[in-house]
Amino acid sequence: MMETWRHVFKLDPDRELSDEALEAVCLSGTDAIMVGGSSGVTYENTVDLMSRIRKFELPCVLEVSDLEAVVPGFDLYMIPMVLNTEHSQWLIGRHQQAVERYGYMIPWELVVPEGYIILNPDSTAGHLTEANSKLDASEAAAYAQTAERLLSLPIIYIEYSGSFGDMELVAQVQRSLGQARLFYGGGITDEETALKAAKVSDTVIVGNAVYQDLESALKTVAAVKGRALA
Ligand code: 1GP
Repeated sequence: MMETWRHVFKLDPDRELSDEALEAVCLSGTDAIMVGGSSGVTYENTVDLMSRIRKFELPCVLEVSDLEAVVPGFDLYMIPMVLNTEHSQWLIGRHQQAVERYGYMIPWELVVPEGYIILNPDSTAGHLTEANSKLDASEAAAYAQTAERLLSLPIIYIEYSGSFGDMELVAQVQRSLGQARLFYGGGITDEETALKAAKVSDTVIVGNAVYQDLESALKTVAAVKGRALA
């Protein structure tokens, strides 16, 4: 399913979005909605957002950040594994605990791991995981290659959440990958930033802009897809 995604909106269950805005997002032509956030995600607000998105036909996936907020009924469950942290709980420790507790009920066929490279130290995820975000392009590319070749992760996610990243670095990571898909997220606010990110990644993720300037956020879809048609 995610092999064909070029553009994804990431919606945060902990933030308000009117029905009108949600409808515009879901009918925008984006390829999928990812539900997820780094704080304040609960079972209740996740169920609520999922059921509102389900009125529309596009794929709706959950990016799991809190075990308490894993809700049945999503199309896929994306599992972040943070590559550039020294705290192994964010790479595999919490995952191991989850499998020990809930392994018998995990629908493995719907589970997709994502190798995260967190490059904005000021983001919530950057603080939480204490990721080493001072990576140069070849160091980042080496993490990506290691995750693809040694761990067989199908997705590498370069996460600049809240700030627009270094597109040269992203391009170098993309060149280093074979089969894995490269997701890019962070600071995409308009057509221009969307187009730049689309040139160097397989899938572009737009989050904050939905809540800050919806009109501009909606234009990122055509910017990303236009290039795909070119
Ligand atoms: C966040 O990568 C996404 O997890 C998108 O980032 O919110 O900065 O668009 P923004």
